[in-house]
Amino acid sequence: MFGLRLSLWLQPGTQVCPVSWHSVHKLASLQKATVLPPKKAQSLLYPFSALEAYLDRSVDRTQFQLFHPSLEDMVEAEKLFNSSPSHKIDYYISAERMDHVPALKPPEVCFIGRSNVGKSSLIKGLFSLTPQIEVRVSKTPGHTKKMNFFRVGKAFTIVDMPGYGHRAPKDFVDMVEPYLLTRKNLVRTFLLVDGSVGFQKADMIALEMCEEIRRPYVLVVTKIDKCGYGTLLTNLLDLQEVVKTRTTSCFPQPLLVSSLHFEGIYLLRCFIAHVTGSIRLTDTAQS
Ligand SMILES: Nc1nc2c(ncn2[C@@H]2O[C@H](COP(=O)(O)OP(=O)(O)OP(=O)(O)O)[C@@H](O)[C@H]2O)c(=O)[nH]1
Ligand SMILES: [Mg+2]
Repeated sequence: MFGLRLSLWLQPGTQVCPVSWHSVHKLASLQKATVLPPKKAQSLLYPFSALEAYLDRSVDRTQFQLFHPSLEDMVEAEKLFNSSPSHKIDYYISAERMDHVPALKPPEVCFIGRSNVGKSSLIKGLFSLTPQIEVRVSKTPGHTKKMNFFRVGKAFTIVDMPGYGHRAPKDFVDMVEPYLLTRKNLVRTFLLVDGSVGFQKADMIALEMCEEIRRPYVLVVTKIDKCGYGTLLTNLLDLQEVVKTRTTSCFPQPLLVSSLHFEGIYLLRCFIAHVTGSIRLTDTAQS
């Protein structure tokens, strides 16, 4: 598969990132990731592949690989995350209440989850090819207090939400729930769960809310770098059980990410590009 990479990068029309490379994270682009040793590159692009070897043979792997885009698809998706004069990526506005939320036409995706689960860090990772965009991250839970809107040209908008749980239940009820209920152009909600600590009570409350709202959502397992494969697999299988038994609107495949090491960032870019209708996938990847 990685043999494809040279020809893909040489294709006419492939955008060149306008940002000076020294300020861009060393793994921000597929070009950098795919020159790594194949096993490492594979686990960055398809994080589940690194876990598979540790999974009992009896476990059905299908659910973990439903969305499995080609490298070519990921290259297409990555172009959308490069800012240019004709495709400007920027922070647009913050809103404290629903009546402050701007009316925007492009399809929208939002990131919700417990405080400190890594929502802002993940958005920062997605935008790492455009590092001048400021996405604030903090060790202190409850850092993001408003709904922050980031425009990706005319293609789509990404919304960073305040967290729920520790110190922030009010923000969640006042902002997140009304937004999820009423936002017309919202095409996908990403519900983040910390992979190093597993599914918590507060996550169940959010999941039940997503189920009640009945809009399509996807679970994203964050901080996969923070624990060993054993813990991660246990937490992942628990999560799969929840998905199987408690959900109807949830995409059956949880997406695994590390914003620190960039695992899963390219796949998530591709997923967002796909669900917002910004790219057409080449083969069997679905959502
Ligand atoms: N090891 C590791 N740490 C992470 C990762 N993602 C985020 N963190 C850390 O987790 C902490 C919280 O990250 P944020 O992105 O601010 O979390 P948030 O969900 O936006 O939090 P609120 O805005 O409070 O809701 C920070 O210290 C991050 O550096 C990851 O993938 N791996
Ligand atoms: Mg935040």
